[in-house]
Amino acid sequence: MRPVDAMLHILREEGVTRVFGNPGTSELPFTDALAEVDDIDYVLGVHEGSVVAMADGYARATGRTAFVSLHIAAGLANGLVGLLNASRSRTPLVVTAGQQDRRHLASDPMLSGDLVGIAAAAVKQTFDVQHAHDLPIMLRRAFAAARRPPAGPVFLSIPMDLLAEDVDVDVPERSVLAPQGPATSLGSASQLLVSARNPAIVAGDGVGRDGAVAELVRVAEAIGATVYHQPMNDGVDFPGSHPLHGGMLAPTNQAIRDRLDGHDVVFIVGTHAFMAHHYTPVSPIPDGTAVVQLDSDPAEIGRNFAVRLGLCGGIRSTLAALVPLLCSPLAAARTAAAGALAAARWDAVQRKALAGYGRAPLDPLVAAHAVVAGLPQDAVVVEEAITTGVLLRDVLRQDLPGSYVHTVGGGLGWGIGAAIGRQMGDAHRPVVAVLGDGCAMFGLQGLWAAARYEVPVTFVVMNNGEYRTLKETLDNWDSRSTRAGNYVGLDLGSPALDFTRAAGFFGIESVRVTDADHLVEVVAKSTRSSTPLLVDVPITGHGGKS
Ligand SMILES: Cc1ncc(C[n+]2csc(CCOP(=O)(O)OP(=O)(O)O)c2C)c(N)n1
Ligand SMILES: [Mg+2]
Repeated sequence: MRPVDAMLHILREEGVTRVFGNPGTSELPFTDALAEVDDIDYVLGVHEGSVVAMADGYARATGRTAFVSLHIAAGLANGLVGLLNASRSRTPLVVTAGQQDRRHLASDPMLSGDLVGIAAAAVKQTFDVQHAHDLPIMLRRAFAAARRPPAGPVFLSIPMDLLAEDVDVDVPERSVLAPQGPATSLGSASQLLVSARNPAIVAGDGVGRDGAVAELVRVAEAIGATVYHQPMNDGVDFPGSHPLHGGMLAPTNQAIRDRLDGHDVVFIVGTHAFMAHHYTPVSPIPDGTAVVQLDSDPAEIGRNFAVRLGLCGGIRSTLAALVPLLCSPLAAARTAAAGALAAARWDAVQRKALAGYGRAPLDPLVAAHAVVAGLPQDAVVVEEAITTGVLLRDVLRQDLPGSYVHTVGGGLGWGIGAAIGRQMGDAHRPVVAVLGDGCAMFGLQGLWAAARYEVPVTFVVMNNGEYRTLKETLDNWDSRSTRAGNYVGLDLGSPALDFTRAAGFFGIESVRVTDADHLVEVVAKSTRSSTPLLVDVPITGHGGKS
């Protein structure tokens, strides 16, 4: 087989039916070969930030590794934020870029560069393909590495002349990977959990990714443990309406420590290092609290804090094996107590949000509540909404796994593309993207693909005309009243951003909504529609200004 045919053959066998890319000269041998096949589509993004974000959302929707084609050094560099996000979110991607023709590479031709060097800091493994015969085995290895725990993006540099070579290369068969089995020492783990006076569980994103939500529910119910979502969770790792759900841990060590205080045993499942954001000078684990930790990646165990017992194995298989070993006579009483607290928290936030209906401009909590009120049961929410996103998590109770999509990566400009990819990967569920105005600006070109491929996502932009979160951070550092609104580089609102005009430029329908009840209606209607819609929602900003 010719190298380029071997590449297409392997893509097919790895389940790739869509390539997300933006081409240049060095990718033309690949895109030209794609023109000859009708079972692999090329999805064009007009900026590599959107390309990688689409692939990220798509991989999460399909549960398969997504394939990305970027253009040499420049295209790869533009895609790096997405690769950093995918690394943090453990999204399996195989990413390629065409290298310059090797016959003049030594003379440093235009756009060439150290592709593996550029990619290396953002991905889990790189391959510098130099011989046509190496391409198939390296591509196979890349697909295997992308999904091996910890899953993530893997990069291959493929010289354009190599792909165009007319030589016959062998293609190795696809390796079949059995799922990870349960960890050892489950007897000791169950003893620690069952004998705890006040156990807690931290549900990390590894739970949702491993399809282990139902198993974690059984573990929690067997011992009556309160379950907290990891800080800034990427997905649904525990059902939001379950009485044992204690909410999300805030992303500082101090906040985590305060929340875990009083729990003598904490079972931490599938979370990378707790993902603290702002520095606080303490350990997230209270003194005297024993940690039992489970992860599919041995490097996570005891990484940032000591563990009483570390379990390394498949998350789903380990939790399933643990369930029959767990039983506590106190479970029912603990569940009832936790359920009463959860219900009180829920009622309080509902009352607070509903009290703001009828006022304009909308308070962000009210806007988030109205979006949620318009969602159908099976909706998927893709969130890149920063300060409104945190409030959204309080009013959104999702039970269906896969219903919430976020990136702990924190590199902005991901949301629009990720929502499009999420919808492309699973067209049966309506997708609503909730975006900060700042975030939307980083990834605005992504809208082009929504229009081009008629992807029916509802894009809701929470428009406060500012980087509110950074103003809040400054105020938390320094509450001097002398600051008096003096923030450098944090305002977007002058001239005011009219996102309906941006949507119009891309050929996407839009509406500006200033009333909560109207927002409920617009979201409900849009999620039944077969075309994309952008909803521009002016909200109050820092200090209550609009
Ligand atoms: C690529 C990138 N650049 C800059 C930042 C820093 N940053 C974090 S949050 C933020 C502002 C987000 O603003 P917006 O989406 O409007 O949300 P708001 O704070 O107003 O809720 C910025 C610029 C980042 N995380 N990623
Ligand atoms: Mg903003």
